[in-house]
Amino acid sequence: MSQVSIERRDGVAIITIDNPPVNALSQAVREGLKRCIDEATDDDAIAAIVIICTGRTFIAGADIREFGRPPEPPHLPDVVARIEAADKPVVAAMHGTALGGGLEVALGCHYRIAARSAKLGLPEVSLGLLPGASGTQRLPRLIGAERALDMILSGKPVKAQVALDYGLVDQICDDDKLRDTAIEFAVSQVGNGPRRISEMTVADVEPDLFEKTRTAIARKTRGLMSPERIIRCVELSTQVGFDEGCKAERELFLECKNSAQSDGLRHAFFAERAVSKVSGIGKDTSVRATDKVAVLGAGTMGAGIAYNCLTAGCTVHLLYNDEAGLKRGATTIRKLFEGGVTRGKISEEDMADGVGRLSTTTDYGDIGDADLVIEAVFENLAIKKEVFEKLDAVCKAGAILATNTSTLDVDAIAGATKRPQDVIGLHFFSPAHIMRLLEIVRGAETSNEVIATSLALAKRLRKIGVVVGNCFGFVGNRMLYNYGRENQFLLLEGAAPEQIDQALTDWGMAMGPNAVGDLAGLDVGYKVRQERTDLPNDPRFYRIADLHVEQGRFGQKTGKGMYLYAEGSRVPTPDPEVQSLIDNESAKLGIARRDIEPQEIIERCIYGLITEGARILEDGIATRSSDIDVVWTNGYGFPRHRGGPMHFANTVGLAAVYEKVCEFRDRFGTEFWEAPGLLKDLADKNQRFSDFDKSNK
Ligand code: 3H9
Repeated sequence: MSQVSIERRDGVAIITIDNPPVNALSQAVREGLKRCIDEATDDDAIAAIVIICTGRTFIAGADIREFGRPPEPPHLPDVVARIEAADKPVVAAMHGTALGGGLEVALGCHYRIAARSAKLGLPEVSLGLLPGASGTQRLPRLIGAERALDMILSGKPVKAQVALDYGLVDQICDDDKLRDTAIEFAVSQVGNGPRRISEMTVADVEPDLFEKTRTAIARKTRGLMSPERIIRCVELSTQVGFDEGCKAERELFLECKNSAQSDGLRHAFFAERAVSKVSGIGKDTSVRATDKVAVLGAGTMGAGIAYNCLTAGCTVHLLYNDEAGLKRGATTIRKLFEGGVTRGKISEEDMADGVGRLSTTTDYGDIGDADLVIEAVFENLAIKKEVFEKLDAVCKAGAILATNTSTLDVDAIAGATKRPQDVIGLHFFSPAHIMRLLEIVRGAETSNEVIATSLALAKRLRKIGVVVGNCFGFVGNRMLYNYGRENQFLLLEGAAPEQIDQALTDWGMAMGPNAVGDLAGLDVGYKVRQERTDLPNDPRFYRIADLHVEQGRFGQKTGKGMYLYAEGSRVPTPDPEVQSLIDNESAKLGIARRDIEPQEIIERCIYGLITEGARILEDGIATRSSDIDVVWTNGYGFPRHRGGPMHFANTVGLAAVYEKVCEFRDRFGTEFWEAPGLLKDLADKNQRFSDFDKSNK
């Protein structure tokens, strides 16, 4: 059956798009839309046209999957122009989300009606694109350049009521009346002639609007190409005619579409949707309740997790072993709520409701009826095992027992209970209420039901849950070890902390490894290393970090670490003492210091990640490379526009990566730089990491 159909009712042609799941504008939909518009305009019995969609949403945009292939006609800008050229009133009837090319289709219509719950936006920027079907030329003509800039640069959709206030839609109606309202509206416009946005002019703007916008967004959009091109397009809408503006928009759109940045961002989009497809888990896998949560531990992590659960509507019992600690935890949670209110993220009522669902206890006996327990106590295996033994004794049957360990063996923790099938790792990232990543660590005996529930919980907490296997550090922290190791070696070989951080942030990392170490606390990794017995016996290994901790330089919390911090400041300042400590250590270890180029810093740190990522795939800890990318883009500040470490490796070409790794092996030794077999195999076959997929999905 055709994805676009036409139905006639009382002189109105109702064109319906039916292309699940989100009515994306595939070639067939574009073709069908054009055909139906032609048919309706050619039919003398038709006086007006309505475009509407079935399913859960209006058109959510161009079909992004087609962007990797040569475009096939009819092109969207031509379809939109064809709609606008109609000599009968055309009305868009929008529900769900009218996004990207979907909103551009609506802007080609002469009028727009939105269901009250609808949201409208141009999110192309988040895919490294700009609206490429005349959105940058029509939107400013309709709602003014300033608002258009704001909508297109932020990519954030606006609610129907806001769209009405902006003049973006002509009427809003109850969701169940959309079709009838749109038909009525179309009929009411018969005889008025079409109202074409392309024939309008943009209202006057402040003369410095565009320069001010460029300056305002520069820091946030550092290194990204589409924001500047968006500003250029909107600026053109105020300077040149519609056709000329559209021509420029098309050129800039294609430039963005063909860029590595958009390729990386599109990869990130699909990778985040692939994570929920997990072998053994389907729609029929039952999901347990997670309404009653107990959180063990009242420190920063425990309080962050508790706050996260409260804002998701759960009741939370906070358990800690002393009243003073509990009080501190409850105060932290209250402060998080207050911060949310100040930033306009939550209302006073929601705060009162959330705080009302929090209770505290020092008694394990009080958490027996919890659906889910999340343990966030000290990162020590013996302590965690003890805690799980107690949980096993008090928790109701079917309760999910989760550990927030960031490195430890989930099976060993599960082994402390008589119900390992109910035990899972839920690795939150700090700050827990902000970071979107949740590593879901499946133990050897964790049941599919518990995994499915954890994936559902991630959604409930507005996080991205990635299911990973059990090993030291799972995916994220296991890879971090290699990255950190190279940072440490580079320090000893001649690079200053700020030089390494600068090279990596210029490359796109959100922060450099030395600033991150200070933020997280150098003592945290130190304690973990102290517990490990399997670390390389190389005196250079994490030597600088260890020395810092042994001298009480823990990072921001002690005012000094790899950098100095002024009282109450989080701004890192290079510290000459750190440099002399490193210089001394290099001399002691007989390492000749040298100048190191940013390129070497980037390659050693990033290829260190990639090689460990390859081993993680080989070991089955991640079942597809895109899951690793999601972990790194959402948990470790890896630049999203590079897609993630594994996608980045694909874009470099695995043969070139393999060659470089071999070069490092020859220069720095086999202990750290032996190329993983999988990298060699794929490179030999001229394949990508994405060709190695064990997810069975
Ligand atoms: C554009 O329009 C360019 C134009 O300006 C110019 C052109 C010339 N294409 O997110 P969900 C799939 S750029 C293809 O889980 P939700 C998605 O992969 C586009 N597929 O659902 C998933 O597939 P699967 C601008 C798409 O309810 C399934 O649909 N538009 C597209 O949580 C369900 O997705 C955007 O950037 C697409 N455009 O959220 C909007 N969109 O089941 C992008 C989704 O196989 N989309 N899929 O994994 C979204 O933001 C969300 O999907 C939406 C629904 C809010 C619509």
